[in-house]
Amino acid sequence: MTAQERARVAEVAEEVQADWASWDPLRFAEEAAAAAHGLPLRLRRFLSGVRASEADLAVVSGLPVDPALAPTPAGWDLAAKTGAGRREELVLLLVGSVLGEPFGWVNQQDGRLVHDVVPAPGMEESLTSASSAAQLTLHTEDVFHPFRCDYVSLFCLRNPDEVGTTFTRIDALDFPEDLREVLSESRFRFYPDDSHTGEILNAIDGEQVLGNRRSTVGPVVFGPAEHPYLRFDRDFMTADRDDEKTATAIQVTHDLLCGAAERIVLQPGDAVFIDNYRIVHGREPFHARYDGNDRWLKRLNLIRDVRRIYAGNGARRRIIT
Ligand SMILES: O=C(O)CCC(=O)C(=O)O
Ligand SMILES: [Fe+2]
Repeated sequence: MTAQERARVAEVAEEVQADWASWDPLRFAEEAAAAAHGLPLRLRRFLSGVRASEADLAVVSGLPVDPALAPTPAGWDLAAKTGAGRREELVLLLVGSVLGEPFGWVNQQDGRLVHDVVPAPGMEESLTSASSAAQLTLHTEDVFHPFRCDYVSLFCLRNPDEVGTTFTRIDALDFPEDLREVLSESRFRFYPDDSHTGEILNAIDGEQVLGNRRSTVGPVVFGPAEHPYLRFDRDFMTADRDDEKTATAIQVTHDLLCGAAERIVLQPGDAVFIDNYRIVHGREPFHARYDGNDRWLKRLNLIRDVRRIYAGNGARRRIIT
């Protein structure tokens, strides 16, 4: 963004804010795409191009971040309670709505539409975005679910230690033919990750419950041969018992993904849009201090066709229940 474009984005956000006596992101999501027409043309054109070409990763730099931004909350629940970073939430909804429809999960961050990615005390080693000391291994967001996002978007508000977001593009991988064949078969079992807590989501097509764990089965690589899609999360997928071929494919693929990983260090004002069908992403470990200056991102899931969610919910509601 040029300074002028940044000022324009801030202006649109302020206009929206002025219209809302009490901020309701779920209701605003219904209007965000219309309000986004006020954003700079160059930005809208860029994002529309990303959508049309299915570019695997896009970064918009220099979006407005309030100079009087609140201290980083020590956990998403505190961010929710205090409404910290509300204008930035709005900016992400505005900009993201050019790429897709915002949605959330009833059992993730209490059903919030926009998530806070901040380290939380006691969660340092967890396998969720609240971790810090443990690295977040390369993953597809919400790998188990057929309505997982087309784009996971992350808007950086603070990143003082220059912690990297890691990612591997499927285009960077050269699978041996026999591995690609196995990966294309519907033989991998995917599970909800640890960020899905509390209330159980509605059953989804093709779901199986083994013991008390829900799972879906599918391929890792699928879609157009010349522009393939993937889903992968070593921590939340398994081979069925005695299926050595699948277990080996998971391990080998994980190693290939790690070997081809790149990193991007998000700066305040950067928003990254990660194509969740073309890239797996993760995060480097870091040291959380809980001093108000920790790393802080806003996260928003975007789907191209929100009607899939409405149909699944049996209600015109963009929080998956
Ligand atoms: O913190 C990051 O850079 C990425 C975290 C992540 O994987 C997520 O929030 O989905
Ligand atoms: Fe993620």
